Amino acid sequence: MAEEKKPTETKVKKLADPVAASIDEATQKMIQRSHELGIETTFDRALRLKSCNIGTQGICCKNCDMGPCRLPLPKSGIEGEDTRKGICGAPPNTIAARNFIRMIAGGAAAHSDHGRAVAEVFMSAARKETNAYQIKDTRKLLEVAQALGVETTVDVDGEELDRDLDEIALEVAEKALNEWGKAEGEVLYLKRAPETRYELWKKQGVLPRNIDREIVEIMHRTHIGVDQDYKNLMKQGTRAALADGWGGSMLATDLQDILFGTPYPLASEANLGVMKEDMVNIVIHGHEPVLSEMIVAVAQTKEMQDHAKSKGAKGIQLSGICCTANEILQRHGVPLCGTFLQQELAIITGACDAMVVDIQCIFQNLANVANCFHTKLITTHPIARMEQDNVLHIEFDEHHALEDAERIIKLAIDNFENRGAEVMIPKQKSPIVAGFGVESVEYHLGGTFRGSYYTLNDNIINGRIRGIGGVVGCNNVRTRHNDSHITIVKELIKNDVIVLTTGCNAIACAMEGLLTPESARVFCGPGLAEVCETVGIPPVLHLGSCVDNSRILLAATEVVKAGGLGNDISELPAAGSAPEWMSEKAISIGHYFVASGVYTVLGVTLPVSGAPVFKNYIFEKFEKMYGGMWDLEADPVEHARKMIAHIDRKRKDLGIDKARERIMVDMADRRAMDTM
Ligand code: SF4
Ligand code: MSK
Repeated sequence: MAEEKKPTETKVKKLADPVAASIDEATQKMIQRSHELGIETTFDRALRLKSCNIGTQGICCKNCDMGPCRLPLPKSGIEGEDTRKGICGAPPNTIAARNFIRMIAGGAAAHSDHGRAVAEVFMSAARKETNAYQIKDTRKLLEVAQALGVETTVDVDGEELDRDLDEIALEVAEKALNEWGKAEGEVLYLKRAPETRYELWKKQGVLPRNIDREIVEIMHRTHIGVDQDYKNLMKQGTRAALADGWGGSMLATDLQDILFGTPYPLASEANLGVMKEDMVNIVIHGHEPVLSEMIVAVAQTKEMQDHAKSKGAKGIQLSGICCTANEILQRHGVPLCGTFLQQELAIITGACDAMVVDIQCIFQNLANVANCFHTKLITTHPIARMEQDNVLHIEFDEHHALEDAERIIKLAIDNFENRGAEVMIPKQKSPIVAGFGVESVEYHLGGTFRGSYYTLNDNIINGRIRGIGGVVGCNNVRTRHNDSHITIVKELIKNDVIVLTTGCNAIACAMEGLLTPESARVFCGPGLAEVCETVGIPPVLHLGSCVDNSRILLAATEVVKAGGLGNDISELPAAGSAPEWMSEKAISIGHYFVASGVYTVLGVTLPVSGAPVFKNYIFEKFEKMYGGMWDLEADPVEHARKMIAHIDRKRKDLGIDKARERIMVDMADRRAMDTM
């Protein structure tokens, strides 16, 4: 008898549970919406694609074609000698260290290449080859000139010089560009760090020589058969990370400030609800602000506004995703549309007339999602193109920047009338105050009269502010969207730790309503709430994009300089965190924080667990060498508590762990001080 055939099972695709996927209501609604429309997003893909257990442990090597060599930890753990080896004999420590510093190289390259692109635009502006870009912040120009050793009004001997700003800008551009590939010397900005820190780097032999060289050398050293000592590999990782934080990233931030203006506090809004049904929505996504600055400028012109009205729209609504969003928020108040994990959802609203992308953190699946709607997806950078046919490429060039921006905006406006009926914009959005930087923190907490971080230090010493938390980094779909970001930040501010934030953590905090002065009363411990209410700042200060983590380094340096809290960043009651990291850039950022003396905790996972000796080296031994160390904690409450415990240890070491007498300075006292 013939065997009865079983009916073929129809495979039903697993779909993400919106509530399990995100804590954010707007995101939950849009995930639900994507399911109704049958459009797949990253949240669904994450269910089907399991991460590789061996890769997660950091012990898979594919640096040559004899591999990949995978060296999983035995389930029973290692007893006695660890005999695991790859075909060439590489043990887990070498493999994990090589993988780790290749991540640093990837991250440092991304930040630094962004910095180089800004430096090139800066050079064009200094040479007056373009009328789209000018020197906007001359004060910053002179500060940067000094840091790069460019003579300004007095020479090194104190002689008065007759140099005009154009001449200074040109030399700053030359010196800055030189930092990527100079033949001799060391990265010039290293000397902006506290002297003790600089001397420590020198003693450890990790002063980066130039930015590109340290990245290239990582690729060389990690080639099969080159560096086989995990400690020596990490030394190179440290050089490259420092070249990022105190080099490429810091130059990117500074040169952007000179060209586009140094951020000062401003009000705006955050979350998908900033998009408007009756306006042309242009969503800008990526990292480099050179084009988006032009889009902001052109979108405001009467010609473009009138053109939008002629097509039946009320006007043009710009908003941003990821760090380009942070850049144009900080300087112009353009609202934040969402974090890294909300990029597909912005298109699924059906109201995105154009999404303009530049570099980094852009999902290739955007093209597939855009294909389901009228959205024009426009790539603009020569190094970041997409293969799909529905993607338009309008290559941006600083020499005709305004024309490029105009072309893009017109395309978006003309596309407004092609919208379908399926528009659904979630209503959620939160008011925010953003736009902080080293200068504005000094102003708000120190006043122009004091002109230093004295008041911040004073409040740390007297215990109103327990310490400083730098909380940064991405979203990672392997963990519930924004859950760790928000839990950690709330736990920190509840315990009087003021938070400096950048990147997608900043956007998450913005969406949660933590970037308002009013949130201090609701979420902070009494000391921090008192300070925030007195000076009118949020307890979470938005310092910008990923490259702007360099602002946190400089703010920490200012705290050291202001006195009373030790002689080095490692002595400060401060800790770093990247709760939902996913990119190589986060590893580079984490490592330059560690090498700058900061205890830095990551969430999710860290690819080092399969090499326990290497892990112990960067988790514990590093503290003896650099005063900073790595840690990993996936549980958000425990994560924050580890940071607070570290802050308390530092307070004890400084002898400020006992509460001191509090002297209340009210606004009237402050005004009197400022006008003296
Ligand atoms: Fe394997 Fe060594 Fe080749 Fe890596 S470099 S894949 S460990 S043989
Ligand atoms: S954008 S690198 S997801 S922070 Fe800078 Fe966000 Fe991380 Fe991209």
